[in-house]
Amino acid sequence: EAETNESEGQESASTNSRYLSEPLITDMYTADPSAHVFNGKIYIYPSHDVDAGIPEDDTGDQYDMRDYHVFSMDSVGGKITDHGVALDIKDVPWAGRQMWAPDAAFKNGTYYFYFPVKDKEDVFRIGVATSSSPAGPFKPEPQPIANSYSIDPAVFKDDDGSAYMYVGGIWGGQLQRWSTGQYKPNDEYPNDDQPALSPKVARMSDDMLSFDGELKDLQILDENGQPLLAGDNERRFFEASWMHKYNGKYYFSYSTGDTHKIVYAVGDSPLGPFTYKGVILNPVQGWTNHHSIIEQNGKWYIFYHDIQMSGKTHLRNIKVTELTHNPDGTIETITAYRQ
Ligand code: FUB
Repeated sequence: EAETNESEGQESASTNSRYLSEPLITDMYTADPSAHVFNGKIYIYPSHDVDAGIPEDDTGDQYDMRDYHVFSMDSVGGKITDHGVALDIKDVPWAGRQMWAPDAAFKNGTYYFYFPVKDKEDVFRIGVATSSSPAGPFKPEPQPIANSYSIDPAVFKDDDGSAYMYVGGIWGGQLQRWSTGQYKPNDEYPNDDQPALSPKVARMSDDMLSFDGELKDLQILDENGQPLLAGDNERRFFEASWMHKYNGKYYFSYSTGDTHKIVYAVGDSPLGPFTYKGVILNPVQGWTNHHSIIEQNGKWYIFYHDIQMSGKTHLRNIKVTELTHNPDGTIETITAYRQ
């Protein structure tokens, strides 16, 4: 286990500071940080960005990642440990290219690592790999999760032990190719005045290796109880699902993609429906915005990324800052980058 840099901790959110916080990892590029508290420590499951020399396009070909590392720290601001390669694309027999944003979960003594990668037909599927340690290495199952598709799995375990997977991403994430439940190689987007494409949710089976039922739409409604529309780019779902529970309510948060925000919607059930509430994180430096939210020792944190170290959209660095729930249950909007 190699030790990397010590976190430089939080800078105060003064109006003069360009960045609210500093990169957590500085000896490699990391993105899409899914953080969890396991055994009292914080474990981070990010993408591992590399420069494969592939030109940038709207389907994200430049994000050509080939492995994952897991990182841990006792608490925010503490020393960060890099646990090395947790999973390599060469060990996933069905994988073709592009290991994108992963997540992890724990149940019945086993740690589960969930990852989106394109199969040999260039269709994104969700894989699962297991370990007896939260740090890995993880052993992949020989096939992707049956009936899984698209990207950005987030697995939420409720207080009663039930687990749910949220997935989906439009454009490069291919969600727009699954409107019939079958893969179609052509993109099909709703018109601007039609309901936006929904993220998907499935309950996990007890073994955490398969879905208990099909992926279904997760409804995100506006303040009038109507679905957010496809043309509502400031609020509609794009990618980067996350779920957390606060005061008995379920908070579904996600990226708005081409408007670069992390926003949230609140509901009474992990299966929805959810009502849009507002912005958690304003656009950061870089095109993508992707986060996770955890609580440790009574404090809430948002992990996110930007491109402070590289200035390039596909070479990102993960960061963390505190998150505040207001007394009325709303979340205080964070501005992490000032131009
Ligand atoms: O890291 C590749 C992709 O970029 C992720 O899957 C998306 O959420 C976006 O951050």
